[in-house]
Amino acid sequence: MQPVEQRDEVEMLSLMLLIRRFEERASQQYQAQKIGGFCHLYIGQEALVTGAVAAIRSDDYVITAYRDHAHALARGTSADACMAELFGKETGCSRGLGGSMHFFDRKNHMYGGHAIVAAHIPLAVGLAFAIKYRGEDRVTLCFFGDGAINQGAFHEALNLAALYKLPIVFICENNLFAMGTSVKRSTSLKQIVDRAEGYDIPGEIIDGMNFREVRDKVAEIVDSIRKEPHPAFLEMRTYRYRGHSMSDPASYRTKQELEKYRLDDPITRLRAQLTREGKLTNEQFDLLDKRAKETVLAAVKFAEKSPQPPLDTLYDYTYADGAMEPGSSPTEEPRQKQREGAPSPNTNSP
Ligand SMILES: Cc1ncc(C[n+]2csc(CCOP(=O)(O)OP(=O)(O)O)c2C)c(N)n1
Ligand SMILES: [Mg+2]
Repeated sequence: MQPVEQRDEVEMLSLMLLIRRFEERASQQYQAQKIGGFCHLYIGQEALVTGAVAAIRSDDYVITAYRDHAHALARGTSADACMAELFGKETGCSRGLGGSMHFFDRKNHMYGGHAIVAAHIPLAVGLAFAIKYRGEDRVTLCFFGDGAINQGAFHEALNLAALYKLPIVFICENNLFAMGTSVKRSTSLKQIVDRAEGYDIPGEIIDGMNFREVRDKVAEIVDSIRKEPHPAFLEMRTYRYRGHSMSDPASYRTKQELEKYRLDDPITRLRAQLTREGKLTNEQFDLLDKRAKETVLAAVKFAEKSPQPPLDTLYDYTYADGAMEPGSSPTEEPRQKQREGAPSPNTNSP
C-alpha cells in the first residue's frame, strides 16, 4: 500500500493535540457546570477521525453520532465555535441550540452530531445518494459506534448503499463498549466487519490507534470510490479512555485494560514515529502542545463572553423553513421533479 502524504503529519499531530486538549478542558468546564446536558468525550480515539479526515477532500461529507466534538474540529470548525456550542451560546456551531451531541457545520461539510444511535446512518446514505445523483466525485464518511450495528436503521442503510452502489465509507469506531455493555455481550458476530460481507460490501479491520494506518487505508478506499462509486466498510479498533459520558465512572472495565490502551496512545505513537524519522523535535512537540492548550483556553474565554441565544429562537430550526405552513409538504416537490438518471438498483450510472 502506498502511503499518502496529502496532509502534513506534524499538522495532523497538532490537530490530535487540539482534540485531546479540547476534550480535557470540556471535561473540566462540565464539572464546573458551565456545560449542561450530555457530554461524550473522544479522548483515546483521536487517531481515528484525524487519520480519516487527512485522507479526504474538504468538499467530502462527514457525519457521525453524538461523540462528535473531534469530528467537527477535524473538519475545520473552530475551537471557539465548538466550545461555545457546549456552553449553549449563540456563537456556537449550532447557534447554541444543539449542544454537545449536535455539532453541525454545513460550510465544512460536517452534517452532525446525531443523538439517536444509528439514526444518522440512513442520512449518510442520503448524502451519498445525493452525490451520485448529481454526478459528483465526492465521498461520504459515515462514523458510528459498535453499539449501532444491531439497529434496524443500520441494516436498511447498508442494504440500500450496496444496491445503489453509493460512494460511502461506513466507519465503525469499535471502542469495545456501548455505554457499559461490552461488544462481546451485544453481538453474536465474531467480528463486526462480518456485517458488511452479508451485504456484499468490502470490509476490513484497521488499527484505529494508528494514524498512518487509518489515513492510508481510507485514502486507498476513497480513491477507488472516486473512480467507480461503491460502498466500503471499515471496522476500526479503538478505545475511549473516559467513561461513556461525563456521568459514567466506567466501573465495568479494569484499570489494567485501560492502562494497556493508554500505553498504546495514538498521540504518543505518531509523535514517536515522527521523532524517530527526524521530522519532529521535543521542543517542537512542546510548542504544538502549548499552542493547542492556548487555543482551547481562548475558546473557553470566547464561549464565556458570548451571548445566550434569544429565548424566542428556542423552537427555530426544528423543521425546514416553511415545512409547517398549511398545504406545504417538504417531500412532494422533489418527487415531482425527479430527474432522469437517478441511480436505480444494480446500475452504476450516476
Ligand atoms: C436508539 C437509541 N437507543 C438507545 C440510546 C441510548 N444510548 C446512547 S449512547 C448508547 C451506546 C452507543 O454506543 P456506541 O454506538 O458503541 O458508541 P460509543 O458511545 O461507544 O461511541 C446508547 C445505547 C440512544 N441514544 N438511541
Ligand atoms: Mg462503542
